Amino acid sequence: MALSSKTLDQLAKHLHACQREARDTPKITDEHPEMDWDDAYAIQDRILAAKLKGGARIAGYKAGLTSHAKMRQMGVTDPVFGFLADEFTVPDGGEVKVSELIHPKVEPEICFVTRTELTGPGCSIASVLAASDVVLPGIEVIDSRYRDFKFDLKSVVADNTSAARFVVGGRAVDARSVDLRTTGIVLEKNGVPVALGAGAAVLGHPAAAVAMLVNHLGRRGKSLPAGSLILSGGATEAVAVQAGDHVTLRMQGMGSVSLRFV
Ligand code: OOG
Ligand code: MG
Repeated sequence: MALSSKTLDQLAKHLHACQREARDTPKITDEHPEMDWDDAYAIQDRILAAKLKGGARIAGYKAGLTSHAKMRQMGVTDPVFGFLADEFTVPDGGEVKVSELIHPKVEPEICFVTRTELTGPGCSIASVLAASDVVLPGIEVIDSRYRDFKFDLKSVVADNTSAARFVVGGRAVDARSVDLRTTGIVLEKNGVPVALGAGAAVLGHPAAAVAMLVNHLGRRGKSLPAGSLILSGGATEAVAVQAGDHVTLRMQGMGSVSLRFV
């Protein structure tokens, strides 16, 4: 760790306030270039602790920057991991208020629900599929707290990987009954397809993103509890949205899920 406990506290407080008040900020490594990976996850952990203290619950976990489309769009090369709080949940077909966000973007994601606990290191695609119950379509709404979505990997980890809202829905299917690599993905904005993909865009197989998350948790002495929801990461570039937009994700064999921005 390169930063003091006091600085970690301050940065967590700052980023959490930016999220709740929909305020942007320059990326935190501008002022703290020495910040390391442990510091970045320690800041994210402090934001989670503050939310839990305020009565929130963990609604799920997320992997991000798991497709080349996303890595290229954001100019980075490695996946990152974050948490989903219950306050981020939107019902299928529900509304997202843009006034509560800074500059939201949507991403199509294959989501997993596990049946048994997963532990790492050593977690593989096979272990993830063996431990999974269902997969289903989800739209993640990301909203980096950093000005103009400009960040480096450590800054985005500290900012809980831009997590803001998410919706899951459609038709959940047995995770072992489908070939998730060839699962087709169509993201529509206002009825027009704006991003197209397939599951293999996510690290060759979206279960690989879940395995990476589990191995990351394992390195930190944690595991992925049974019954967890995991967003495996945007399969395409993220698409900017504004008030009035209606977004639908169609996923092959799994129906569709949608939300509206007001
Ligand atoms: C970071 C979060 C990325 C994904 O699915 O790739 C993410 C960002 O791009 O702001 O959630
Ligand atoms: Mg995402």
